[in-house]
Amino acid sequence: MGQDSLVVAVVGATGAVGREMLKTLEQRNFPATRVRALASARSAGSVVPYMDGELTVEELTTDSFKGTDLALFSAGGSTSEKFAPYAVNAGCVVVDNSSAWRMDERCPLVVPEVNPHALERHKGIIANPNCSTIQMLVVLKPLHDAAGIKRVVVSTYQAVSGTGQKAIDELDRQVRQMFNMQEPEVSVYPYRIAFNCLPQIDVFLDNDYTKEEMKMVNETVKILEDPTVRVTATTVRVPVFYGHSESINIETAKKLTAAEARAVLSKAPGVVVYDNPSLKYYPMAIDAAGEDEVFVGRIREDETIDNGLNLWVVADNIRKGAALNAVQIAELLVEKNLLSVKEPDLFLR
Ligand code: NAP
Ligand code: 3JN
Repeated sequence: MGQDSLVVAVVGATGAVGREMLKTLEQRNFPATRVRALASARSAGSVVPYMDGELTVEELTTDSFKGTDLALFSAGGSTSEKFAPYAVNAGCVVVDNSSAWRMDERCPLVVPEVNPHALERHKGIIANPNCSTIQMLVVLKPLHDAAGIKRVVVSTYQAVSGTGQKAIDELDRQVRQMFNMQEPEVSVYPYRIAFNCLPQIDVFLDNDYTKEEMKMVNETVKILEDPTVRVTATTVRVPVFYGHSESINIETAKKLTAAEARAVLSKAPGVVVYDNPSLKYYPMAIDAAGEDEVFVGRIREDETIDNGLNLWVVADNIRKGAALNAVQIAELLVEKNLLSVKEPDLFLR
């Protein structure tokens, strides 16, 4: 491996996130000398668009990674759990989009604008956080640095694309069926998503929170490296195709006025402040879809406590929430010359 030869594999290349990864590598001129598309046996031999042409999809096997320097995984947790150790064993650095390795102490969990330093200690697998965590932390980190966040209360409004291509198709189909006076078919979600909101994302856990809610809690503490930050979340699926929105309430140690918060966020990397109530300026999912930045508006003081703020945060869940964040991590690995594996058998043991 050298910077003059950089072979990159996208695992899950036929999926909603994998396709966006290929698009992002292309748009950002990622310095790959070759890009490979991998997926399951189901789609081996099919093609996915890349640059001016297409890539033929190869079947993912434990032997897929010889001669590959970097793999961007987006094929679900069980696929990552099984195959990422083989990639590392072949000397290939993995950036994994699933939850499989996020809370593993050996794996840094990275948002480039928030904790790029964590990459320095990678051992072969770097985890990409959950989309809802990513957009929240891009905005909260600068406020945490400025005023010390003690508590976060977040409610999400998550687009169906977060569930993958089948859910995008399901919302589309249900809307058509309802406009044609037909009974909408329900298969991906437990209830109809068209013209509805579902206060359940992923499965319920023993504490009655959903897995998605606890991902936001646990990932935030790991990324901020600060167990004193308390987070409570309610995650809701809404009938939106692209773009997650979040209503975030924070309590800080030090007082931060709304104007001070706006000033801090205006200088923050990856953040766009779009906030002017008198002109009805606030970010919406339809504005964020297809964009790279995290948008924040409705910044106002919480009048029920001494040091509190309310914020409305929106981002494209497939780009910044998944594909773009992973590619930004990959860019940092190249820039910092971190594309090597010291203990190839670490995750196979
Ligand atoms: P999707 O549209 O359903 O695509 C799934 C992809 O995984 C397809 O390419 C599929 O290939 C591939 N795949 C499934 N099982 C496989 C296997 N056994 N071996 C190889 N490839 C396999 O889903 P998506 O929305 O792209 O999401 C994929 C994963 O990304 C999710 O499961 C999740 O872990 C992660 N994700 C993370 C975030 C985040 O918050 N950061 C957001 C969304 C998704 P076939 O065409 O062969 O079936
Ligand atoms: O639902 C969303 O909006 C985000 C979904 C993310 C997701 C979906 C299926 C499996 C994940 C994730 O990234 O946390 C996973 C997973 O890997 O556990």
